[in-house]
Amino acid sequence: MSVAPDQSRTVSLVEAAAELGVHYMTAYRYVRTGRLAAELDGHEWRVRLDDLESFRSPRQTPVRSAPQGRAPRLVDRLIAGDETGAWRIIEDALAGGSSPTDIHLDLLAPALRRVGEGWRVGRVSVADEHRASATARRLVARLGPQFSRPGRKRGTIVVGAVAGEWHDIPAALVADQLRGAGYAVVELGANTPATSFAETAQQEHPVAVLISVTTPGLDGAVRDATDAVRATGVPVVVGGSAVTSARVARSLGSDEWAGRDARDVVALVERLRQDHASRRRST
Ligand code: B12
Repeated sequence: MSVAPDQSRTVSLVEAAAELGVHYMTAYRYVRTGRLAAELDGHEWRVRLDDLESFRSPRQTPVRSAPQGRAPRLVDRLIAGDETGAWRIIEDALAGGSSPTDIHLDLLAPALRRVGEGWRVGRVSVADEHRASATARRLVARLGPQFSRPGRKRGTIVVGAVAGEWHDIPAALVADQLRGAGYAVVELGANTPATSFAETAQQEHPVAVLISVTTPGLDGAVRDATDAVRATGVPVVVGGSAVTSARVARSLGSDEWAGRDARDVVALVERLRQDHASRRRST
């Protein structure tokens, strides 16, 4: 018989930070902003296990401040190449109740879209856009550990951007959303050849291969990739901002349409996982 841990037991703030997958200073900020309950024991902050649990439970998260409101300030820091300042905005949003998913999809993605809009109308130079995307890439990497989930994985997913596609941040966000939902993700990055998608599908036996397309005009490369993956018998899903409707997705050889947001991708993958499991049971 296993004994449930005593929920009134306390852990140090260092241990609490490790449990939450955040830096000590982030956990400290949670305490200072009143989000995470803790008590000072001499010079050391102690956190009760039940308080740690309620902090982790989204149902009990206090009122959230919408992270979108911080996007203009983030754009500014991205273009300045100021990773520290940009990270501070993200930490503040986390301390205000936003989840790492909210940071990705409601703060970072809108900020990047604003950068793109600035570039399109000539307000943001190519150099600035490159600096902003390099900084954004670093922020995505820093947020990465917050999406790692211990324990048995629900299945493997392969994610990459199609040949000719340099935009790999959208695929990286999708990959982290899936990691956060408990999947093992094989991330192939930008400009992935059709044959590499197929090879990886054969090696990894994933639930699905997800192909990200942002730049219009790569239809031939996308079809090559979907054909190559389909030949392996693994479901293939095409998405990204260049895939504007279910009809476009189908015309590119996608087995499914996941919608426009990475949140929808997780729901679709879960459905494919269940199909995958029942296919395995019947063979
Ligand atoms: C950063 C950036 C770059 C960086 C990329 C850096 C990197 N490592 O990723 C650099 C500077 C390299 C770049 C290059 C170019 N870019 Co650019 N870029 C952008 C910018 C500013 C942000 C992209 C981004 O990360 N967006 C945020 C992501 C998270 O949002 P998202 O794409 O919608 O992704 C979500 C969903 O689509 C979904 N999703 C993503 N992938 C998948 C996959 C599956 C299977 C599913 C189901 C869902 C899914 O989940 C994501 C999260 O919700 C955009 C502006 C914009 N509007 O996005 C322009 C933009 C995409 N770029 C554009 C252009 C034109 C170019 C260039 C052609 C410019 C040039 N002339 O050289 C090149 C293209 C190079 C190439 N062949 O790929 C245009 C595209 C125009 C169009 N749609 O017609 C945009 C829209 C700018 C603009 N306003 O005109 N770019």
